[in-house]
Amino acid sequence: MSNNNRREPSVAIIGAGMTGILAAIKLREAGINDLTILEKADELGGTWRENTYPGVACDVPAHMYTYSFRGNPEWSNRFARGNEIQTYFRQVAEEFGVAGQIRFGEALERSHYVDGKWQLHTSKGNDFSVDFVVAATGILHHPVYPDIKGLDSFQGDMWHTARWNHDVDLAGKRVGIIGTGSTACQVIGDIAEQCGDLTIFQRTPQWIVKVADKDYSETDKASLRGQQGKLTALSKRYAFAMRNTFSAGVTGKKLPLALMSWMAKRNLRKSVRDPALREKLTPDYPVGCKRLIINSTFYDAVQRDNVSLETTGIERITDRGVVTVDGETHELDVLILATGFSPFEFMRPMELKGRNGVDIEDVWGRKVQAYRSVCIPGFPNFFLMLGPNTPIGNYSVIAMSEVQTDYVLKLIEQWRAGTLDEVEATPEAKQRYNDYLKAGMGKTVWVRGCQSWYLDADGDPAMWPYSWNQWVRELEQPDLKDFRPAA
Ligand code: NA7
Repeated sequence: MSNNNRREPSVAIIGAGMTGILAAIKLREAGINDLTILEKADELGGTWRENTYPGVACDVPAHMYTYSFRGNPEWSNRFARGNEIQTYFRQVAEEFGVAGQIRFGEALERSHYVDGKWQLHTSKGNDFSVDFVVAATGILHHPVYPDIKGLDSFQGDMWHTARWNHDVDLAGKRVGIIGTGSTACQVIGDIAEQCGDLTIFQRTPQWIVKVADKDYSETDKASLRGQQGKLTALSKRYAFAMRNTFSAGVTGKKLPLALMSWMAKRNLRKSVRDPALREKLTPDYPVGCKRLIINSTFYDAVQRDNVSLETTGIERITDRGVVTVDGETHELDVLILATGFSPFEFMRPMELKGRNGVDIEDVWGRKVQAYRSVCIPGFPNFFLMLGPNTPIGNYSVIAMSEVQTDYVLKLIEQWRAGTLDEVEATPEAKQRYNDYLKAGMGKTVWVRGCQSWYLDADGDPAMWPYSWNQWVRELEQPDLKDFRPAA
């Protein structure tokens, strides 16, 4: 308790990726200094630490993919490469004094809510309690390994893109890659030239939009150094463009959707010369239904002489390679799994038990939902960053994290002031919120007949179906009616 009778919370932040670093900075700015930051790995950076595959880059323009309060004049390209993004996060964490506070190599294993406190147990055997837990554990971090017969029998080198094996030189090798999502497109564009032969196993074609990359010269960078105002203006320009094209289009705005469709179809038509290949690369679902791929290297790569696109389904994998359903064996030295991530795990695996021992596995067993993506009834004083229905089509996830962190801070303020004893959304509020989300999904392009990682087992997109501005407005002030009142 501080002098003015405000309660001062202790907070554990789980994860030191983009969101965890941000949460730490903002909590400290709000005068909350009793912070514990746990990071399971021995380095910060989350996604950008884990994804080191060739060609890894962010498909949101770099100057928009930064914290609003700390632009980065040093980006070398319009679409920043993974290693530069990782460097940026490390720099920010150091500048703001967060890096030294992170407990590396320590995962949160158990989190139980008992008598108004979270009792935590970590992988290093440490036990402690805090008032609040902020799960900044990211969305796409559980690699999916395809359920294909014989996968483990392959005798060559095989890995998932998020676990890239840098010890294997691909030069001259017979390489296969399963998947044609954003990751595969970046990888293929980068490795095609060095491989002996590259076979792409495509289950479903994807729509791809080309937004030209651009190198930033030393002069460009120099003009931005020490100029946060200019960096902010640049970021806002890109954000405006992304919001009013891709984000608006996927949520049902007709003109932006028509523009997206035109861009993707034109890109395919102009980029791929051979009609038979073009046919194979043409999706049968609307543009934007799966996450739109922004890429400028894949179509060139797929037309190289040493690259083939295999659209016959995979029957099984043997010690020597991939057997397609037509009986053909594709002999391979290396098999790369660009098969994506499981987006519904969030902070799991972790034993998470809320009020009266309620288990997250039971609560989420049937459906993964939250109130405003952030709060889960039964789990007071627990905040899930970038939780279900956060993603906003092709927009910067950093901007989303900033909005949610401000919202969480406002809720913690209510606790500090004693307006809320515990911060817990009511089940009714959660239900109302999810009904409201569902009501908006019908006009989005995600429900127009494709499979994608956006959809849960019921076919409901785990996305935000309205506009960015509406999302920001609704998170501006917590609606206290939706929370359990103080006793
Ligand atoms: P995605 O977008 O989930 O793509 C995964 C790809 O792997 C996709 O082409 C899938 O085909 C394919 N896939 C998955 N399982 C199989 C099996 N069993 N057989 C054949 N093909 C398979 O993951 P990414 O890593 O590319 O991108 C994830 C996000 O990261 C991206 O949206 C950005 O936000 C950043 P499918 O289309 O399902 O037929």
